Amino acid sequence: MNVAQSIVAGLDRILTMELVRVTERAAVAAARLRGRGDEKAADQVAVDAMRQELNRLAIKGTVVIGEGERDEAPMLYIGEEVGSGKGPAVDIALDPLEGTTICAKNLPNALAVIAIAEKGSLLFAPDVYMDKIAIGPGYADGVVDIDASPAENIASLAKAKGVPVSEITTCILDRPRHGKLIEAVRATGAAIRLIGDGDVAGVIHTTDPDETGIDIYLGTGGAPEGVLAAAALRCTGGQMQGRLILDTPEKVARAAKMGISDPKRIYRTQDMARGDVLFAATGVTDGNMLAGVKFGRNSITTHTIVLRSSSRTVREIKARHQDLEKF
Ligand code: VTB
Repeated sequence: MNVAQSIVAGLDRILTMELVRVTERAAVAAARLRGRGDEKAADQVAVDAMRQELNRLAIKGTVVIGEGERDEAPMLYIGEEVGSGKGPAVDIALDPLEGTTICAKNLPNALAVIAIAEKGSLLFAPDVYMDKIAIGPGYADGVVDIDASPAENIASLAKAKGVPVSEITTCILDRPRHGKLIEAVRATGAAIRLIGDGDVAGVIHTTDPDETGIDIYLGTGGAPEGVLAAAALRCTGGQMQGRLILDTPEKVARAAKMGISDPKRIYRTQDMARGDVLFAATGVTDGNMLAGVKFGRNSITTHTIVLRSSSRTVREIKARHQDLEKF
């Protein structure tokens, strides 16, 4: 097959493999600072590493979900142009180290994450909270609904899965703001996996319950993380709904500036990530789906998942890097 044929529709599939290098490199950099109690330093090295590798890609990329606004983040800020500039125009959502605290404490599921999509097809989300609900693939539309109660959603999912409610496991961020939600889920008899951070992983874990033990994600987390998770779900299947929490006039105004006119809008997976989407995540610390980076005497091993929406292929790439100079 020649290059022209590989660009069947949407993004050039050659980029799939290229994307793996980007998250691998960020993950290796962050993993060197695993368990050092220094979130900022781990994040900084991951950002530097991801940016360097991204700038090698043959794309004309614009960061739409990044490290923050231009004035608060020197690198990979929203609006930064990345890539070699020669290639397709794409939007990029990234988090070089999702779960900085997890990495600093060396706890499970810290990831280096990136999604690229055709220009204009990722939700330009402000850095506010988003209410989220997600389940994996194989369920009819409408099995869960962001406006239904936790009890209703869990009962409906259990019925669709063909198991009692007590066999459903929910993933929720361990935050005081989730007190009532946690109480409501406990009252159903379902189990909860409380996570300290890392709700991109939490949402993605719903896509493979047999492996991860998670059936449904509930609660509020960062909106940027919501778009990253939606990009992954676009590729694997599964359903996600999100609603921005715009609870002050200032947040409503900030969102309006980013083109969001209906502050109460419910975004479904395809509203947050449209068109052809590529997604890659490399494990930094050991997790439920991805192993963390392993440093051997003469090699470094990384574990990456790379997804593409137009083909729905899920690739897992375990790489043994022997040229350590490249990191
Ligand atoms: C989540 C989680 C992140 O922020 O989005 C969370 O995925 C939400 O914010 O890893 P709070 O910490 O304020 O609850 C993180 O925990 C950190 O970015």
